Amino acid sequence: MKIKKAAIFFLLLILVNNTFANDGYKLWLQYLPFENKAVSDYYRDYLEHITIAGESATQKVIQKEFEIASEGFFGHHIHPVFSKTTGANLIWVLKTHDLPADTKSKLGPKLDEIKEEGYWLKSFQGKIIITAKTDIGLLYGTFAFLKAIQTREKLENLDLLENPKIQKRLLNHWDNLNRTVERGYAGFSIWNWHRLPMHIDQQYIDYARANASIGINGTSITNVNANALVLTPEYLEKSAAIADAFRPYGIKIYLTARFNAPMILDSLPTADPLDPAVQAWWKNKTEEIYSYIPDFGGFLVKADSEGQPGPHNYGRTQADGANMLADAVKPFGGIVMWRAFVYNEKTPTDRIKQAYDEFKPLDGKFRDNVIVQVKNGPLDFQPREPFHPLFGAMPKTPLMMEFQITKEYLGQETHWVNLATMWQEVLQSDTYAKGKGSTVGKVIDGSLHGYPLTGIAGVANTGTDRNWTGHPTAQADWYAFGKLAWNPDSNIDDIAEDWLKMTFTNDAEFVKTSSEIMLQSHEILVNYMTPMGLHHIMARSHHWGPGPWVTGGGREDWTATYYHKASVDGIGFDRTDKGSNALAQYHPEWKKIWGNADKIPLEHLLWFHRVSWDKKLNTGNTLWTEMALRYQKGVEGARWMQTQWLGLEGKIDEERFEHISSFLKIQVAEAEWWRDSCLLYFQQFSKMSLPAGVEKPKYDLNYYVNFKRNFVPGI
Ligand code: GCW
Repeated sequence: MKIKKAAIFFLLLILVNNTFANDGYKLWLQYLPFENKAVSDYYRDYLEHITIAGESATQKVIQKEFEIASEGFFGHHIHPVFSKTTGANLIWVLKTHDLPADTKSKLGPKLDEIKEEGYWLKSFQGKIIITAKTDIGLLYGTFAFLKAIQTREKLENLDLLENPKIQKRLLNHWDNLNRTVERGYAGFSIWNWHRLPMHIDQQYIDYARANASIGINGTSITNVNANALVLTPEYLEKSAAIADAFRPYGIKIYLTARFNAPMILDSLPTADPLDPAVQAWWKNKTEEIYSYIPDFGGFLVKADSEGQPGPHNYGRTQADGANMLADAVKPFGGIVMWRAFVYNEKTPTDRIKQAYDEFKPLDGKFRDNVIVQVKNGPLDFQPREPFHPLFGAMPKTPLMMEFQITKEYLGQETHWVNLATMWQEVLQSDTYAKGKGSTVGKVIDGSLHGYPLTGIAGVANTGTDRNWTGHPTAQADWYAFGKLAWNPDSNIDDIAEDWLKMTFTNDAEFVKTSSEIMLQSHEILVNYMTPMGLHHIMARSHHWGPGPWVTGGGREDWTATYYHKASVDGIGFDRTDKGSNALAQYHPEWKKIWGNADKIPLEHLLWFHRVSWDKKLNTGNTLWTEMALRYQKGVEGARWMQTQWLGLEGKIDEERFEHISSFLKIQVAEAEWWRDSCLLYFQQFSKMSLPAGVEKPKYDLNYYVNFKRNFVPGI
């Protein structure tokens, strides 16, 4: 009878899991019910009695997280009992100095390997010890332990000692004070400024939990196209309220500083960084900020870029600007993240060369609390770019990585593309700065040049959509960003699998099929959008959909024709020494690999070379045929993703299954749109017919050129 009851209970749980609505709000912290009694009993033994010694705000958060998890795993049937002493409890969450002396001595010197934010999960004499030097380490360890349960790891041999490899692991929000989000595709900003500071929305807490669960320890909450108002008392009070809410989760607040704020807010005649009055203004302002937010992280600055004010306005360098702010935050332990995304339409040089030209001569000229934030590639978050040459060029200046988690150029909210694949490609690229093996990952984790300050930022993809990110699978990019920020060498296959298990189900077939989709999705997207090194061929302004015909207007460097240069003679941007010579910004090893149009890997061909349409490639095809086949392959890839996904029906809740299914319809349709419009456009120049196997476009070029949509999100 008892067995029968239990069986019915678990049957019900499975039904709940698979059939009831799940809007995805819980992200990867679903803590879904266990699939059967045996699994439930196994973990239950551990989770029933837990030792937490302290009472700090963070330790309370830890306790709460165990409660949330238990409720998810067991429903209302089991409540963990917490005690301060160890007794017979099977889980101990204890700082190293709180461990019983005999345990400590048995654990031995390995305990000393745990650093500031690190933790050690150790199965020891039948118990699980979660230990760390700090409260935040304990919180990270707790999340790692709950992840082990969510992914159904056996606990008997648990032995996981982790320290983050990068110090500053931040999200950057491009959120405006009116709650629109620049390049945001998931609704409005989650920061409800109007209700702050008195109302702390539950979503802020869940945001902090999600970030802490993946080790993110900072967030810059305002757009880099900055509004000086964020520095006024009215807004500082609001930011302080957010900072208070985030503190127990180990997340610091950073703000974006508009460079001419002294002029806007206090009518100073100049914002010249060498002017003593301007310097004094920033010093006072910084003091004021710290009076609201005592652990304020520092400033993030976009200067001299896309119309933003900056030191150039006064004939000063980027170092002059950054150092002025660095001096202001220095006494408080703050840092300045100064973006390298500096370029100007009046500079005649190839746009992708400008940041290097600007920053390379300044290597070593920045204060020690400045870190220069560099986008992964030299242009702008395109579906595929070679790594940014600055990563190989600044041994004396700490550089941090800027990835874009929001998918401005990768299908926005409706395409499923696993960004970890692209990020890994960048992190593993070799700069050769100190010989073979000098990867970008080693540059940013500080190990190559011994940078005293290290960091990584991801432009957030969150918004007010119930599922936070628009596409349910875009949650995976947020998750993967955190994991790679913690350790740039993390295995992205494992990241994808863990995310799938925690977010949806441990069902083996579901995990296998979905992770295959994820791991191939990036190459598929590159094929249907920008194969063979094509770049910046998207629609103007909102950047949604294809626009290889975009030309003219105020800024040449914001057109497509500037980059692809298609004509009857050929296509591509010559960046060798016969062209812009951007190639020379990389280590000479790269000249051997990328410098020769006959040998360069085809994925970067048109980024570095201008070639004729009938050029024979090593695939045996002409350039035109290869391009057309790749576009076709991309479309077929999108259809393959759709078929694979549809085969998983019934494995997860219907709500998210249908959501993803409908987005895959959009993805397939948009893949066809990209293929058809780009091929028709380029065909005007190649004057060759489509090769066998490439489907005939649905409409004529005129249709695509004139296809307009109103109110595309993100601007
Ligand atoms: O990619 C471009 C975007 C801008 C953005 C800019 C930047 C915040 O189109 O919207 O501005 O990059 O990174 O500063």
